[in-house]
Amino acid sequence: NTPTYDLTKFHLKRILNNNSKCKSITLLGTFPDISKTDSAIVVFEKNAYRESDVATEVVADDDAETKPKPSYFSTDLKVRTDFINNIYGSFQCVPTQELCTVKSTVIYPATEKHIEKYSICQKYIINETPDLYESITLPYIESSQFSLEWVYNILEHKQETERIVFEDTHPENGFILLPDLKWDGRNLETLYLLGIVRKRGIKSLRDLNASHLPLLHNVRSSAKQAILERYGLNPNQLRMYFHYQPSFYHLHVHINPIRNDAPGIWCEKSHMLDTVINNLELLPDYYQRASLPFVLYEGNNLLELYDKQLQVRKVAAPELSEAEAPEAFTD
Ligand code: M7G
Repeated sequence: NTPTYDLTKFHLKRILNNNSKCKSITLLGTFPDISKTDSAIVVFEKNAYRESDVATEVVADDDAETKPKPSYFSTDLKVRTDFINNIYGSFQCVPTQELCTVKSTVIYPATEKHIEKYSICQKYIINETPDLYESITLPYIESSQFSLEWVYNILEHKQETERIVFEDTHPENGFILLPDLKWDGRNLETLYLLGIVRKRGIKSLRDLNASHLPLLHNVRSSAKQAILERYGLNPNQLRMYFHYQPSFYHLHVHINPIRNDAPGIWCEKSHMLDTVINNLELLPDYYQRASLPFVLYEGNNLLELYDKQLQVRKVAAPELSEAEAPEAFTD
């Protein structure tokens, strides 16, 4: 029941974010031929370089004969010289069309919450104690959160079925491993998979306790094995982690190679699966007792609730304890 849109008919209203580091731009607009009011978010992201695309030697196999692989150094490369100064040269190059592909993500219709998530703004760190979780965060996420429809569609084999890399159907410890929306699915260097647990009702890291250890162990070992088999990646070169707070409150693990700084790798948001397992082995109710920091964005209503309680926006010199305070000068 998702409306089908034609990307070329997008009408731009506002630029939400323009990230020169990630080489991505996030746009807010509409598809006027479908609806004048429904918002659409379009993200364009330049693809990372694939090492195979810079090959200069022609591989002499049957395939190469019939269909030469695209390379930056093909005769199609258009080169414009900016300047050459001594040993330094600067050029503008337009490679063959196939190498100019831009990855695009569309959210349509997008809610206010999506627009907030994709906009740049001020951020604040909240150090969430178990009490603050119970009294402020939990009631908020119960009343306002992104729909989990896409997660259930995957678990029920209604969408993205052909993208599943591995599935364990065990009701308690099972999970589905598949490419994240963020991955272009082509470039191994930027591989990004998600491990979505079968069991419903585990909202986030906060809900985990020692009874979930078999599930977590299974996700860790089976996902590593499946990734080794499918992509040939060394299990010791994978980063597996949870986000806190997540955007979607159905437990899932993010998986990507450590050599790539995948989008969304923020230390203030990430909890390594290995550490989580270890914490639960040491203390079965660790995540019900720990203070867990997380980031809140300007525009998120949860920030208003926390600001009322903790005045997080107020800039004040931190109060120093007696031990931390510098000694008073005496003459
Ligand atoms: P998160 O930690 O809940 O939120 O991760 P984040 O977006 O703040 O990281 C959810 C993950 O699910 C993200 O990495 C998304 O890119 C990914 N994702 C979101 N959607 C709506 C889809 C989808 O429809 N399909 C797939 N395969 N991945 C998705």
